[in-house]
Amino acid sequence: MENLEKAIPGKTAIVAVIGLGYVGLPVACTLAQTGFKVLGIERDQTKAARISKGISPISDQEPGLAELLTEALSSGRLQVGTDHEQCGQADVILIAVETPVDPDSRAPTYEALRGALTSLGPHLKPGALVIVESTIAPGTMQDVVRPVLEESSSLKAGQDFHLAFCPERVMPGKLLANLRECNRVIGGATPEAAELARELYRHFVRADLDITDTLTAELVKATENTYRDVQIAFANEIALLCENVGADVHQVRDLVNKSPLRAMHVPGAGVGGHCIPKDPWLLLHGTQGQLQAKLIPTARSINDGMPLHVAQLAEESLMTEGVAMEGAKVTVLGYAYLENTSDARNSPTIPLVERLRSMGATVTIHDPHFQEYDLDLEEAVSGRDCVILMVAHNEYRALDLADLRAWVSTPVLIDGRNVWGKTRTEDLGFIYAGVGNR
Ligand code: SAJ
Repeated sequence: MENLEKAIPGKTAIVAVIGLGYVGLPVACTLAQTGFKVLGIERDQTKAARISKGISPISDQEPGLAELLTEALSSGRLQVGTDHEQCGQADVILIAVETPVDPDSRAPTYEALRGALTSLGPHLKPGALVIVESTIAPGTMQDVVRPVLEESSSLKAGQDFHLAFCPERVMPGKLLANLRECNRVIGGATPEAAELARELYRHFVRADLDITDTLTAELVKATENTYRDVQIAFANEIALLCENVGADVHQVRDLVNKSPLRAMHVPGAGVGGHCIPKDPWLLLHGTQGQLQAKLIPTARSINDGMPLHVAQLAEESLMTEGVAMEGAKVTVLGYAYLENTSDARNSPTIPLVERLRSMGATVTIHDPHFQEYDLDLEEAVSGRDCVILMVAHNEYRALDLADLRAWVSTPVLIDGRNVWGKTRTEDLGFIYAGVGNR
């Protein structure tokens, strides 16, 4: 304890970061910039080699990350490797590996987490502080992390090493800024562990560092993303109701949000990403007991249904032009799950394209952020019967609709992200249907 109490504030502690992805890489670079010696451990050899050469695996626009990585490497403060033996030198070990849920059982697989823990254990230095940053189901620190680490290290948590959970709150496109500006919750297996973790984060977090126990911290992280999923599902259901009565959900939402204490989310073509579709299942894993949660699974099914609803909008709009989906030529704009990113994890475009193809359509995918879909736009939409916008990339906002009208064969436009609007497109002769505004 006394060793870390000096080594963390004094920045002489050596920090290992296991997992150099969206979370691990920015935090490793930020800790190096802060002045710590950082050992980045990445199990993927190719990824580790590229990062060692200063090539960030995060191809999106992450302001400052490429420069920070170069600086961290050239200063010698960041070393990147694949060997967990390096952790033997570390006073603090951050674990930031993926925690996906099984698509069928909805249970977390924890393959990467267990792998990180069992690789770390044998090298864990007595007196070290282990902090898990990955999003995990409530109870995981107690039921998985602690026993696996104790078993593989023959050390006792709270006695021989410190254990804490500090979930990340980073968002693609704002990773470094979020690391410094977002409030953080720190769950300590012991109060001492939480205090030590707070000393570490205090070096670069300019926001609140709230201390609690591990279970509360696990619940906070899973709940905050479940909150977002339920809010989006509410907006999506209102959109479906507005379609039924011919109203524009976006005008409804704007006016609802002028009412105090209302903050209706944005309805759209679906919910993708590595957090929101997964975290509600993490929250429910192991917490339901006799309760059968209703709202949270229903919200998930509403959001998962939106890409299929977009396919229905396309089919019905084509029908008004006498074109069957069977044999129709359709172009989908946007493969990413989020505007202006090249991240396609759980992208709603994937189930949409599957559905359209199962309906007999010939589908072209276009997305300037993916090499395989970065087609010439005119070629990608020429002669098509229907264009479906799934992601509000800047390139699509800037698209000249008169050009689009001239290029397509049947002018059916489905707007999954309220980018183009009904009046503007119908004035140009399009058959327009937007989610919540048809
Ligand atoms: N989406 C909607 N309507 C909305 C907001 C989002 O349909 O009102 C869709 C997006 O199109 C996307 C998906 O939901 O497909 C997820 O979007 P997101 O903005 O939540 O972006 P993520 O997945 O990067 O979520 C992250 C989360 N951050 C962390 O887990 C630390 C989330 O908690 C943040 O709220 C979110 O970023 C953010 O605010 O940017």
